[in-house]
Amino acid sequence: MVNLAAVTERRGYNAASDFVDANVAAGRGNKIAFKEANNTLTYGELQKQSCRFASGLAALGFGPETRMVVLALDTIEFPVAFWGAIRGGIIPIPLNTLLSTEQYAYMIEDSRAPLLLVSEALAKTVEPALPKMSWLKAVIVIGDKKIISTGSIPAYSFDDVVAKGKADLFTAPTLSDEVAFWLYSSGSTGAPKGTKHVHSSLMFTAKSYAEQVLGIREDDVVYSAAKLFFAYGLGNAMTFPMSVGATTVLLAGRPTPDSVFEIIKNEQPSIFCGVPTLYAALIADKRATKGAGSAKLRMCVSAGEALPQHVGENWKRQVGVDILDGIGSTEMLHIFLSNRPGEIRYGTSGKPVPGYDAKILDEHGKECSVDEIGELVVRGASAAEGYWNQREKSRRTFAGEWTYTGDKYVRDADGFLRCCGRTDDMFKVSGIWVSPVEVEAALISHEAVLEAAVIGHEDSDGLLKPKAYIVLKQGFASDDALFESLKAHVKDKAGAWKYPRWIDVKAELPKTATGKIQRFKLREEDAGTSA
Ligand code: 3UK
Repeated sequence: MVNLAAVTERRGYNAASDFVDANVAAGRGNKIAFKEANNTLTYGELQKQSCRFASGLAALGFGPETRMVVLALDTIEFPVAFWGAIRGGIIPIPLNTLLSTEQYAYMIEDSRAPLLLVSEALAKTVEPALPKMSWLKAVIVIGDKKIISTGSIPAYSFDDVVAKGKADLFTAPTLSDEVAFWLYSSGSTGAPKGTKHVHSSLMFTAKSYAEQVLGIREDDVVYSAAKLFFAYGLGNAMTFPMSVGATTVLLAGRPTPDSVFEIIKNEQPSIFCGVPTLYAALIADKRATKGAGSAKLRMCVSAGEALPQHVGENWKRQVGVDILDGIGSTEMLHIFLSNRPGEIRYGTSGKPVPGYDAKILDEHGKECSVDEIGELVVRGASAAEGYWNQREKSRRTFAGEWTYTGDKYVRDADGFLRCCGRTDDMFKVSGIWVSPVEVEAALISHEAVLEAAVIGHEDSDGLLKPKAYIVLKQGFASDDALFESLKAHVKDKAGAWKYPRWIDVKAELPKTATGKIQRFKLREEDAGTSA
């Protein structure tokens, strides 16, 4: 039995020692830690390069408690930069790589980071935001720094910063309770929230979920279709494999059935992690047979949104490997309720992961009985320290030892917990949040739309996608050309995965006396027509 308390009791502690240096000390210096299309990175190289990057940043004047926004694709520079920053006491803040210029402007400014690390391919998206940034002091480009024009802000190439740094082994004297990195979490209303995580949380999730549920081992090869910028991918593809000296396969591009099957065939992973939408697309492909192309595949993981029962069962039948569905969150860092190997109930999120406790509360804060729906509240040492500069939301979400998830759950007589939706109007598409408010705002910024309401509607796989109800302005006709134009408009304004797959034109929308759109009424109406 692992002593989880020991992980959080340590005082002077830098996570880079535990995840990077410990592997080299254990004799894994020449073992491949990360592998991408044309490149590999051993544990020894990761140690040296992360020391060089930290020392290079120090030479530029950036040291402990400085923040660095990371807008980077999944390439081997990501772990070098992440661990280099952590080693130097610098706080990396990975951002979703699928967002818009405006969203980046908000988060860079909100974080007050003086440092921005950006992959060449993402430079053009963030470039227009730079002149307005009041805290930014340096931009580091993974690739050619000339790709981006940064005005008066100095730009450096990542390779130059690494080359100029010293390879001497060092770690900043951080503490286990000290903030190590942030992740931005989105909410139903208001802007994304910088979620602050401490050094010890990373190893806590590895010792609890990865070791005791996944049973991760040194000889595992992990491929996670979920990217490193997402807490789910950060655990799957970085901290979990590194916690035991295993190997991770990285893909910089989009995880499509083609690219995913290609990687599985070429790299023969033993663990695969994805989101429900991807599993649904994979099982519809003729390559979804024994091991999905890997003779070594032994375990699959799903999170981000609920895995529909039939998707899990069909995958198991076709591929012969189980999918462990588990729920995690940016606030809790990783998965805290999960199915376990040999004890899977498809259609549920399983039971609490060792090291976590869960309860379901009714609207009076009283624990629900079996089969009664309430809000899921969870306790565990990987909970974030709080949100940056959002005291009201922090106090509501992180109430002492307990974290309020905003998810509706029900416990059955055997103790399995099942997701029943959200306490707000939010939903996930491909494991990434969609806020109805945001899609509605994008829709009404179109010249033809007077009012809009957005809900999640189940597609043929039982997975939610945005459905829009709109009221048109006078003089606009509802035809396919308009619908296509609206979809393109939302993709551009709000994000590619957020566009409405269905658009319903109405004469008016249901509203409260105070004029607030009643999405629940549309959900009821929608459920009534599709049943
Ligand atoms: C929903 C699920 C049902 C749920 C995440 C694994 O998704 C992650 O983090 P986010 O902050 O979203 C958290 C919310 O997503 N959710 C996630 N997994 C499931 N709902 N079944 C599931 N299996 O609403 C939750 O509150 O984006 C997932 C690991 C780390 C993560 N950050």
